[in-house]
Amino acid sequence: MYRTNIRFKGGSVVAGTDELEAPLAADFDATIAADRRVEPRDWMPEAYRKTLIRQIAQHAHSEIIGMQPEGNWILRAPSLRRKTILLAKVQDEAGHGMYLYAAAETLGVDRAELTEKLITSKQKYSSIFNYPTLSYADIGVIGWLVDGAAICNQVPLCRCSYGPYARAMVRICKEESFHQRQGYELLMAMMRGTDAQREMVQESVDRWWWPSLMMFGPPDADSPNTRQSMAWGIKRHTNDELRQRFVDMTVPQAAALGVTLPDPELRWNPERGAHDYGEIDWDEFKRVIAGSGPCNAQRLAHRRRAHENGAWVREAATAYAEKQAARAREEKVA
Ligand code: FAQ
Repeated sequence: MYRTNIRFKGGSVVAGTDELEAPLAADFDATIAADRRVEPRDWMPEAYRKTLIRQIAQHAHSEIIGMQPEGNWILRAPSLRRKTILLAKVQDEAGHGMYLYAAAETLGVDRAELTEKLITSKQKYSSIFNYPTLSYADIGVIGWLVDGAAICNQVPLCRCSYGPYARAMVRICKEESFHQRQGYELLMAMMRGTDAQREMVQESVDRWWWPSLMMFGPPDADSPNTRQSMAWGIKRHTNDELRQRFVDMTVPQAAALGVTLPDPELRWNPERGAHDYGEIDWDEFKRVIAGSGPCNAQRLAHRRRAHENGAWVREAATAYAEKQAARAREEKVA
């Protein structure tokens, strides 16, 4: 369905375009230029399709692997109320994974194939989920910082040029906003509690702050995909722009909460009208996405095990679908 002999540079057709496909490519270009949505049946350059599959699959895998750090605390939630909130949040993340795999499938890939790539480490998931959740305060901090970063990054994706991804993001972002609020509400309750609870929150913020900043990806100068993804309207802002937006949004929230963000260089810069912040440890980021973060092996082993344990469900669903199809054939013959 998708031909690959069109070469694109900065979003426009260049020499090498098959004459038959040139009008289709021009149509695609016009769609992007007019900020309209590309839909699954439309012609699209192969590189656009591949970029979307990479990003949407990585995003879906992140939601699925992202259930693990918080899932770790479901059985140890301090009250029935906290347990139901946490259960609902983790279930939402499973739902986000499903919407995103469905969006990826509209690009001609199969969910089973994507899962295989995740569990064999051929596709990535977000670096953030390779850190451990050591205290219940981590549940609040993940909601506040990790979902907060996810919202900053994902709200612009509601305007992504690819229709199914953009539409999936609308619902996901609404749910992420609720997640962030529940995290902040939990932290406010802990900050109103005992000294030990306040210390627990601060210790958690100290551990999650820098990894949250890494979620936005490498600095713009080292981001191989940003320029082309922005030309295609997949990404609407660069990694550094969104990271800055997150820092500026979070500083007053930290002050209201009464916690300190662990960066001595963090301060308001009136000339830039934004906060300056310290250097991110990009070596750590590279190590984590290369598979050597604190929990990479554990996260993948758990996902592999869950996949194996779910084999009977897939077999039963396939057998049921075959039975239904056979019955439909018989009814047609009769
Ligand atoms: N971790 O050229 P760029 C969530 C990779 S969902 C791991 O800048 P791009 C919800 C990147 O893929 C969190 N890998 O790439 C939740 C590329 O790989 P390649 C996930 C990373 O795509 C909350 C290479 O590095 N969100 O949190 C990371 O233009 C709470 C070069 O990078 C999304 O996926 C990273 N942090 O920009 C769930 C949002 N950063 O080509 C549970 C959608 C970069 O070498 C609990 N994705 N890489 O294979 C995006 O917006 C973009 O893909 C970026 C990266 C911004 C993540």
